[in-house]
Amino acid sequence: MKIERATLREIPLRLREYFEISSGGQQDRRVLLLTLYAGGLESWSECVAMERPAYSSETTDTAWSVLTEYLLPAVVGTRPDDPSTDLLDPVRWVRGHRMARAAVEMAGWDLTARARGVSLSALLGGSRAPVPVGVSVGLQPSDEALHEAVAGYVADGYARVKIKIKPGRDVEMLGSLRARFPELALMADANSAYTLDDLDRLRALDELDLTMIEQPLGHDDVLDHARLQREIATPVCLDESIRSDGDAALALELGACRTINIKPGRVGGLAESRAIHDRMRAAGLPVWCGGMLESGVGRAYNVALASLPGFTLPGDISASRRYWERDIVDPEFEVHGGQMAVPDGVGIGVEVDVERIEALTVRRADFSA
Ligand code: OSB
Ligand code: MG
Repeated sequence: MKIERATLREIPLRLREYFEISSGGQQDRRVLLLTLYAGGLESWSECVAMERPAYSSETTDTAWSVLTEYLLPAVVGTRPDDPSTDLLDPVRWVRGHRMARAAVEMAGWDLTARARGVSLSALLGGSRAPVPVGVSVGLQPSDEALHEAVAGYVADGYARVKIKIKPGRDVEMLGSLRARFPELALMADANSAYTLDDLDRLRALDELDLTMIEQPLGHDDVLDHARLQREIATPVCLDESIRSDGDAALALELGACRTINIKPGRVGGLAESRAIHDRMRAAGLPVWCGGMLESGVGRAYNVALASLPGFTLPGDISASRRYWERDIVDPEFEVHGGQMAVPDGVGIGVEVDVERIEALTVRRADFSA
């Protein structure tokens, strides 16, 4: 299949709610959308890099640069036998920049799925549908605001609620939330806001019956997380620290976590995501699909990935309307009874609103063979 053309676009999307994590907050998302054209097929994917290098070292602008200077010029004009596995072959020499690479790799999966007339979920080997989903709640200005936000998501039926924490907005805040919602499947995500010097605080969190604590320590640490996991009963979940299947192997070997939040962008695509899933499944440990405040395009890939059998824990794959006034795909993603349907149409299985995307585009680069 010849990759004839590619278009990269940036569109701004405003979040319905300001979203704050331990490293800062944001109201607006700069969404990068990639379109590949091959053999009469058209595939859309999303690059999930954030605006600032706070979650990872990549940003919207570094991804734009790597995609337009290196990845897309090298890939357009090639004839991969199977885009889902071969598309990135010409740029295997590129190190890092996993979110940029993942955008191309994921479009390759959609191309192969379309060429075979199957859904992305089926191509990946998905077997679960619908999939259980939760919601990630940002830091709130007060405990009252947090309780109100959580009550709303509980009413929406989410299967678990994740709360962003940081030093000073942790033990007392979650304690009062736990008292208000004694049965709720509750977890915390620190985005690396603590060190082992905070062990007393982390031990206090251990008393709150959390389903897990996500990435409490250094963004690139594995060893201290292993030390922490030996000290607390609550499962540690790694997010930022797992950038590859090799990182997952190391974390398992050291006992640094009991589950992993898999984000295809963070690990360079769907093949690496599936490898981590397979490794964890073989070890008898559950995984779940994380989120990066994606538009419906990125969400479609996440929900397909989450249909793999080892994704037994609810993902950060929330309804379109949790993020956006209006999404850029049709139909929008919805949550019913804590679950989300897995599209069974060909490829990602949702229609991209090209007209609206054209109207929103603030930056565009085109590549042709
Ligand atoms: O740490 O999981 C995270 C959003 C942006 C960057 C990092 C994270 C998150 C979330 C939100 O928790 C997940 C989502 O709803 O997309
Ligand atoms: Mg996280």
